[in-house]
Amino acid sequence: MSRIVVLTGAGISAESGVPTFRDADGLWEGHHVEDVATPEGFERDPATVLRFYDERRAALGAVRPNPAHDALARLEAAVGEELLVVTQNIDDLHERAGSRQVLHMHGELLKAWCTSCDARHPWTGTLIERPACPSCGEVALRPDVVWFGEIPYEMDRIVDALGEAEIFVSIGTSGAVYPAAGFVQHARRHGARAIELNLEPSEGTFFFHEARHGRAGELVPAWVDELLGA
Ligand code: BV8
Ligand code: ZN
Repeated sequence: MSRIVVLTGAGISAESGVPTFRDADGLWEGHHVEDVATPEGFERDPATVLRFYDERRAALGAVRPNPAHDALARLEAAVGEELLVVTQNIDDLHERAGSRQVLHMHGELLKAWCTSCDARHPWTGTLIERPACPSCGEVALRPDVVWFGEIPYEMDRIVDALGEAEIFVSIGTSGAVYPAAGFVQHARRHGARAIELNLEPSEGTFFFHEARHGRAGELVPAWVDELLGA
C-alpha cells in the first residue's frame, strides 16, 4: 500500500553532477531530442545514439548520491512499503543511496535490451561496438531506456499507486514530459495531498497544494524530517 508516492526527475540528480535536460548546459545541449531520444533517431544514426548513452553510462562512475537521494532512502527505511519512488531518471543514484522500491518508468542506463529476444542485461560497458546479445547472440542490443513515442515502463503499477496515495511529492522535474507530468492530477483526483519540491515552479506547479522552491539537497531532507516528525 503506497501511502506516499514520490516522483523524481533530473533535478534530484543535478547536485550529484548529472546534467539535467533543460538547464542551459542541459543534456540535450548539442543534440536534438529527436536525434538521440527517439526510435527514429536510433534507426537513422545508431552510432550517435549509442555514443550518447555510452558517455552518460560512463559518467555515472564519477557521480555519487546527494542528500536528497539519501533522505528518500532514510524515509523508506522508516516507512517501508508505504513509500514508492517513481523516477524518470535512468541513473542508479536512488539505488546507490539505499532505496529499494524504485520504479524506473523511463528505463535504466545500466541495462541493455535485446530487440531480438527481448532479454534485458545489466550493462556497465559500451554498446557502440554493437556487442552480441549474451542470450541469443544476435547484434540487437540497445539502451534499455524509454524514448519519446515509446510506452513508459510499469504504468499499471504506477497508476495503482497514485490511486492509493495519501501524499504525492514531485521532486526535481520540469513537468514537461507526459505521462509523468500528469501524475499529480491523477493523484489529486484520488484525494492525495500534492507537494512540489523543485528549484523553480514547474510547468504543472498550479496542480500542487503546496510548492517549495530551492535545491533538492536541502528541501528533501527537510521534508523527510518533517514527515518523520524529527
Ligand atoms: C508516451 C529517457 C504514450 C531517455 C525520457 C504533445 C503534447 C503532450 C505530450 C506529447 C505530445 N507529443 C508527444 C507527446 C508524448 C511525449 C511527451 O510528453 N513529449 C513532450 C516533449 C511534449 N511523451 C512520450 O513520448 C512518452 N511516451 O507518451 O507514450 C503513452 C502514454 C501513457 C501511457 C501509455 C502510452 C515517453 C517519454 C519518455 C522520454 N524519455 N528519458 C533519456 O533519459 O535519455 S524523458 C527525459 O526528459 C527524462 O526522463 C524526463 O522525463 C524528461 C526531462 O524532464 P525532467 O526530468 O523534469 O528534467 P528537466 O531538465 O526537464 O527538469 C529538471 C527540473 O529540475 C527543472 O524544473 C529544474 O528547475 C529542476 N532542478 C534543477 N536543479 C535542481 C532542480 N530541482 C531541485 N534541485 C536542484 N538542484
Ligand atoms: Zn537477444
